[in-house]
Amino acid sequence: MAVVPETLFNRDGAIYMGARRQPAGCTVGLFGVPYDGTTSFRPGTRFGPAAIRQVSDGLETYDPQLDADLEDIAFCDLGAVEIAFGAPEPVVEATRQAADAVMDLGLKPLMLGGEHSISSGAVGAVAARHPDLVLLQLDAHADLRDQWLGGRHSHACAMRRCLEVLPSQELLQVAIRSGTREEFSELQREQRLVSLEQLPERLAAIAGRPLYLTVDLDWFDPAVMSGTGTPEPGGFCWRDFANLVALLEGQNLVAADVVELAPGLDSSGCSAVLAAKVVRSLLLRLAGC
Ligand SMILES: [Mn+2]
Repeated sequence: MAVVPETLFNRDGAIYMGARRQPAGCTVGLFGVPYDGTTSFRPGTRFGPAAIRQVSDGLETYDPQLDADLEDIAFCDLGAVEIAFGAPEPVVEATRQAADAVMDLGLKPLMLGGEHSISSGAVGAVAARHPDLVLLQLDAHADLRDQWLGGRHSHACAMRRCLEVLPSQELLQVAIRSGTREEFSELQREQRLVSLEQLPERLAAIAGRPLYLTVDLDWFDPAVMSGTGTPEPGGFCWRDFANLVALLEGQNLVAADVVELAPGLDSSGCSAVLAAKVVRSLLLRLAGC
């Protein structure tokens, strides 16, 4: 029977609503990376995974939009990746190993952040097994800087680092609304910037290809997601996300992450609930619902 490598994961603590602790029979493997070491503005995403798990109990297991129920799928919560707090490079490597271990267990990875810099670790592991992988990014920010504040693994460089481990070079950046002039020039030149209106057509063009969805929660409007380190006005609401999830029906979603929740920045707790509901949608979609 497949065994969870205890050297990679800290298995203590709460788990997501309805999750199993062991991978046998499961299709999706949830894990957290509680890291915010490069955060430049307002820290606190290290507490994101725990907050998502804590509030998940307050949600229904049934998703009326998808007409699917967490009780009808089997997924495992593997706990938190063991990381050395400090420089990002060892964290990205630990994240890569963790995502690899999740796939070794026969599970599709669903990672909870933590800051966005961790995504390149997971994307690298998934792309190594799916060279044709397409990356779909929800984010307020382009994240295409090569360096930021002296670091190549800053969360402001998240997509630049992902592109380095993405053989297909196919990155769809959905309705990005913040970045430098150079970043926006690149978005246009590479035809990576995809509006919500264009998304159905762009997704149809990659139908069947393995797809990794990275959700930086600051894609949502600060009015509904104030608990994030770099809020950017002009964002989206639950209905926009639900429409996007509907478009993923029939797509070959092989992995996903949900990053940048800083629960301490939202005293109402609503941001964590929104994040937990995003996770519920992705669990169901990854499980084939
Ligand atoms: Mn962002």
